[in-house]
Amino acid sequence: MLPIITAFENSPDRGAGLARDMRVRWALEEVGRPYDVRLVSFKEMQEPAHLALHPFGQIPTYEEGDLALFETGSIVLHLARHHAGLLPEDANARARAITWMFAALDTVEPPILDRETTRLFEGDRSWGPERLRLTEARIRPRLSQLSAHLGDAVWLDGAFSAGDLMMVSVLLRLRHSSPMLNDVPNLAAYVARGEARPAYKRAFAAQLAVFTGKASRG
Ligand SMILES: N[C@@H](CCC(=O)N[C@@H](CS)C(=O)NCC(=O)O)C(=O)O
Repeated sequence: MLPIITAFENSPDRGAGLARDMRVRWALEEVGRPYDVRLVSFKEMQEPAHLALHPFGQIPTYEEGDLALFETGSIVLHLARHHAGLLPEDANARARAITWMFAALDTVEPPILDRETTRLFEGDRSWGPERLRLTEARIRPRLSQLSAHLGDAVWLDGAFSAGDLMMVSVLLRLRHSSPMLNDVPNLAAYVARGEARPAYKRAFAAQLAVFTGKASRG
């Protein structure tokens, strides 16, 4: 039986790759694991059946036999631990790749999400523009620190890993609505390398197909 993920029936970005099922789809594609998708409406996400899978009523979720997971970090780590392709064999390199996953989710993503919240929901408040500037002032040092670490390397720590998958996913959210990423050429190129991976392209096409009518409701 294939694992099942949940995704938005009606995503605000209409398949532009920002909804977080994209990370899970990408990981599944990287490890060559076919999957099914169950599309859920915003109403269904708050109903008991979905809340039993995801206590916060969000997507994505991941079901595999009698295991049900939520949180993209946990789902991607689960896939990476059980399939070849997303974590190095060497124990120390593996621990470092996992560290980059946490860095993406815990250090780089929060200020980017903060900016998104301000931009989308608080922009019309009197303090909206000032707050937007403050959030950007918190993102900029993270980008330059990450850029300094990456330097001329292709990926963050040796071969492509789940850490890169997460970091590219997080940076894509910023690029979608801000030119800030393009001010940091090695990071812009890093993100472009992620998007150029065949597994990323397959995942993106599958997510977009939900909105172009080419995917079934699941
Ligand atoms: N930390 C969670 C965040 C999940 C999340 O924010 N999902 C969004 C979609 S990208 C969602 O379901 N939003 C609708 C809502 O919160 O009601 C993860 O990484 O899985």
